[in-house]
Amino acid sequence: ELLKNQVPPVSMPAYACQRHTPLNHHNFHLTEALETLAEAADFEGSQGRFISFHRAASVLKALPDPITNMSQLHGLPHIGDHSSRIIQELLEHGVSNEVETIKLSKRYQTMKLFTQIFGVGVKTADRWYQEGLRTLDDLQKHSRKLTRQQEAGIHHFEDLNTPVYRHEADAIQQIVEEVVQQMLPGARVILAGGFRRGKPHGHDVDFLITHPVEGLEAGLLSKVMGRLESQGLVLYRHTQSPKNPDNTAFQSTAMDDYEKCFSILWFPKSPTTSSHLEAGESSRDGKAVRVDFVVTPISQFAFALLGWTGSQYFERELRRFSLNREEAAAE
Ligand code: DCP
Ligand code: MG
Repeated sequence: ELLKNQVPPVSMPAYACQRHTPLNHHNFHLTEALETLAEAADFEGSQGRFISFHRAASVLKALPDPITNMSQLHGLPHIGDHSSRIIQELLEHGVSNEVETIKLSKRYQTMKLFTQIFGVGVKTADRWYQEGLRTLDDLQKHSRKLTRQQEAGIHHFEDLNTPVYRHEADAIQQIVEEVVQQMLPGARVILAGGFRRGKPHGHDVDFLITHPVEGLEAGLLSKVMGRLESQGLVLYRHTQSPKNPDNTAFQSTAMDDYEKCFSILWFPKSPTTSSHLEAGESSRDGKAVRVDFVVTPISQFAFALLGWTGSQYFERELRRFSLNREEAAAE
């Protein structure tokens, strides 16, 4: 009888791709803590814990109301014991000891710093940590160990760790669109990634490029990058060409095989001066911004758009959902 007086349990589908997950949700305080634990697990190479904390956070993001009482967790999927404990701690004390201890630890702070460098993943960061390196200064003293990408990442570290705002992404899109139109009239430039999900800022800008006539997009990317470079706007670029289409190795992984370019562009704050700026050399009337370009034939565009809109967790869930459906259908 008591139970009947409580709020009815929220029905929650098991996969993130089956639910509405608004950008602004009601449990930010809780999800932030769980995502810190996910990140810390990732730093320790614990993929299982990484995904468990992410799952729990994702469920809380989809709730219609703030969690104020542990009974509200009843019947929700993917809230494990550890996540429950953290939530309880946060409800009772406002902070979680475990989370605060991690955030203050040298290990977490150093791994966070290193993985924030463009071109540095968890494995590299961990190796540097094990070698006793702790700061960007330490890294530069050991610069023989750095790739060209990491060198660029450290060189532009401050700019690249300043959020890119939507109006800046829009202004960069205009610069890119102008060049793309010159190189291939009728081609389209679409802003994807976090901005397409409505985020007000992000860590980079993701562009998809295609043309309504299949095949015309071939060779476009190198022309566009060459033109941007001649304008002094390219601080770093790394182009990835599609592999042999008969190569099925990548099909079983989460990687796509589109032609792409990972770049750092110089974004001038006063657009009129862009053509006579020396790359990277200008005074502070601009900033370095990470920009990714992905070019696809129109027949592949829908899939590229789905894959590059994200979030990363949504894409992961979509793959898991599809695979499980396939298996269920085969049984
Ligand atoms: N993506 C993915 N798997 C990866 C990397 C990316 O599925 N390992 C997809 C989903 C991402 C999108 O590409 O949402 C863009 O990648 P970003 O890393 O730029 O992610 P976001 O744009 O979502 O975040 P941010 O706003 O920080 O740039
Ligand atoms: Mg992005």
